[in-house]
Amino acid sequence: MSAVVVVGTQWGDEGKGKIVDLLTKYADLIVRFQGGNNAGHTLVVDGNTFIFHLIPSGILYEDKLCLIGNGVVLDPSVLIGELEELKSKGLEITPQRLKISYNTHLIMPYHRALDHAREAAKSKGKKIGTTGRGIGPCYEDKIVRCGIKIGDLMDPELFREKLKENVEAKNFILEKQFGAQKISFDEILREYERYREILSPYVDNCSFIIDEALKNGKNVLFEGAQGTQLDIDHGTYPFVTSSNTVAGGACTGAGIGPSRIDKVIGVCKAYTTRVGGGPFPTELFDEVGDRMQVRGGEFGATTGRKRRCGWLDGVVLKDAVRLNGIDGLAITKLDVLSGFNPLKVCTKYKGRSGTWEYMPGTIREVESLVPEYTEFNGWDEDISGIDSIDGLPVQCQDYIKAIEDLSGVPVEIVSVGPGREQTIVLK
Ligand code: 2SA
Ligand code: GDP
Ligand code: MG
Repeated sequence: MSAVVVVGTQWGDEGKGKIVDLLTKYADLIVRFQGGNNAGHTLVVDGNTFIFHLIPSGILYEDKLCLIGNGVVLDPSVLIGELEELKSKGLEITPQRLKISYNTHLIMPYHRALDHAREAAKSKGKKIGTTGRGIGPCYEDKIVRCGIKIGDLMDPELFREKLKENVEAKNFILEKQFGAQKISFDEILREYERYREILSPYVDNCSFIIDEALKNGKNVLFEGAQGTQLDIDHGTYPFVTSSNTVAGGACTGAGIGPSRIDKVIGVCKAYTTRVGGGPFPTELFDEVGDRMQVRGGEFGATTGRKRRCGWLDGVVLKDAVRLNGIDGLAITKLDVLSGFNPLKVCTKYKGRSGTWEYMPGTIREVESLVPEYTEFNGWDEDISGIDSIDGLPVQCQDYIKAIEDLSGVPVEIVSVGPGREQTIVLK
């Protein structure tokens, strides 16, 4: 194994949490490298459901070390909430099991306020449909170089100074630009001083820890959040999140060089979903899409919003293979497609300026895309209890083969249900 990156190939919610939990068995360290508590990663183990927003999905294994890398934006109140919830379930997460990079930027209350104000000010059709967790404004501050890192929080004087500057600047924007309520310096200071007490034992140099682990022959799993089409550079901009969701983000977001990565696994849902605004060429607006939504239980794992559903998009998948350097695929939620006949897979698009075999670069062109489909025979059998590839209906095997042919990448894992055991490992 050594260093493996797991990424989403679509618009997120492909089932990365489940796949990371599964692969954790072979890993020593599990690292989140981007995004924040916009993510919702679901694990179903022995019938118990866990949804993680910030804590890496490897946390259920007691003997593994989980890391929150510098590329993550961290809301301390959410992290503490997750730690408390795990404690209430009998899992005490000590600093021996979880480390946070001192370079990780903090989400502050004014980031959430700005996220809401920005979205509210946008007209219909222009709304990104953010999760409202303050993700974009926090990354903005990081890039503008006024952000506050968790390392800064550890230094009371520096934190106070940086907070003062930020509260003044943000209150000006909140009040003058958005007519929104101002935020209180004193309240934030008190709140974050409490977070310092709780979180300081967890803060460390994660880049160093990962490097040492790799030098000592340990296996490291990097857990992506969101999906390739939500990448700030390569996704359907501006309807994207504010981080690099592609595999390259693991290097910058964890503090390791590209030569250290051995393998990239792309997680691909057997159909496509998107939550929030933005173009979605294979979206279905009919009974078929409604059925996918219901059968797949397609609701946001963070916000509870209904996810939009559509056919598998082969163009999106091929883009993901290229952008991430995917070596192996994990196909998830294949069980949801039982009873759909025929199945359709998009192989190219027609847009206003021509035919496309990759996602065009301008949003107006993307919004004009009409998919061209290849049809496949569906199957009716319930496959959620099947544990071998040969046990799957032949139409289902053909569908998997078609995904391999289209993407040029071997399918290594097939998931037929949310449970850890509902998985067929091929390689
Ligand atoms: P943000 O909040 O600034 O990152 O939102 C920008 C866009 O990114 C989308 N986004 C997501 N898409 C899918 N899943 C995500 N996580 C949650 C889940 C989403 C939820 O697991 O279901 O619960 O709604 C996620 N996080 C961000 C978002 O919808 C915007 O389109
Ligand atoms: P992530 O963000 O990529 O980790 O995915 P989410 O957790 O947001 O959404 C995936 C949902 O699908 C969760 O509710 C999972 O429990 C569920 N899930 C994962 N794999 C499968 C599968 O193979 N079949 C079914 N029916 N559900 C699955
Ligand atoms: Mg999710």
